[in-house]
Amino acid sequence: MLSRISTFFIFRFAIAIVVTTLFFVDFGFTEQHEKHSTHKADKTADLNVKLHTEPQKIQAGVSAALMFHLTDAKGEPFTDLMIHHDRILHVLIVGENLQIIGHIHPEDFESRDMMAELEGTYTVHFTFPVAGRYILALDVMTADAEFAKYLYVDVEGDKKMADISDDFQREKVVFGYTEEGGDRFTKAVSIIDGKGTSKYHVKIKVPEQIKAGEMVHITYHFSRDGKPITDLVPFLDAPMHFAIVSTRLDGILHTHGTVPMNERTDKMMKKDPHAGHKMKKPPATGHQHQGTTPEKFGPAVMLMTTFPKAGVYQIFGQLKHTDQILFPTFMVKVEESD
Ligand SMILES: [Cu+2]
Repeated sequence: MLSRISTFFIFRFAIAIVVTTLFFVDFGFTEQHEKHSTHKADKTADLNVKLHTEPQKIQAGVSAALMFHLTDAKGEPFTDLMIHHDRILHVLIVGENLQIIGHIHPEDFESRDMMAELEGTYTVHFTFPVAGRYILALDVMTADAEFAKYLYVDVEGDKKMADISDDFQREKVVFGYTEEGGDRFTKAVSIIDGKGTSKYHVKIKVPEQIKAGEMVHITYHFSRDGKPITDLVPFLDAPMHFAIVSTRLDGILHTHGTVPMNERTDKMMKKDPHAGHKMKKPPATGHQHQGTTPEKFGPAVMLMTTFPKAGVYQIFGQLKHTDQILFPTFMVKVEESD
């Protein structure tokens, strides 16, 4: 049976592609990840990822297949992945101008290839909207550890990416996009083109000065037509997802927000004394997954994070209200630590 599977696999890939080993480095923001590997020696170095794409030269505006081949230190396929945040593997995609975001998973596509996954290859499909460089974050989890890797993809085409631009507003109109069902949204979103299907008002509270290496709390506040939104719902098993990237494009952090404690208990006490029973249990491991996500929450969501170096960072958010997926995105400046 196994050899049949590999023959099938090899055949499929023989007609596929020249292997491009893309620039590939251990992710910069590793502090929190290392904490996880307490059961065994640090396994983070043991995940290798090769990306094959089809077509090999990706064109802007044309759907491309991205095939990630995961192997361990011995070169064996990496197959013991666990579902975390409702998905087997998470791919975040950010354009180098920090204005384009995508968040996709193998499960988001009907063409999901389980046979290839048995051999350690996971596929997602993405239409890069414009030419230029993109940074991709890959996040997976096993029973022992979490792994985060990043790599780059260069996209060709006539339509070039707009230049990076500073925007330090703390209050914005943010567009919502209708989800594709089952917490899926597989398209690229431009945070500046205003092509969404609904409008929200988002404010953030952020310390006046942020220093590299220090824990920062950023609170998001969501409203619509002047009314606070109190029925935000979990998206992929978290109140909010974040992709944090600096203008240096030297790493990408996929992390998650929390519902502030006071708001959570208020809701449980006042509205539904049994709300606690409906909360999802947190997974056994975990930084980025700490706490529980109430079934409904808002208007506040909090991000706790540490920026590794001084610089300008874009903080892409993603969360859900009814069937709308919002991408509230804010830029912060991080100062050198004393
Ligand atoms: Cu994800």
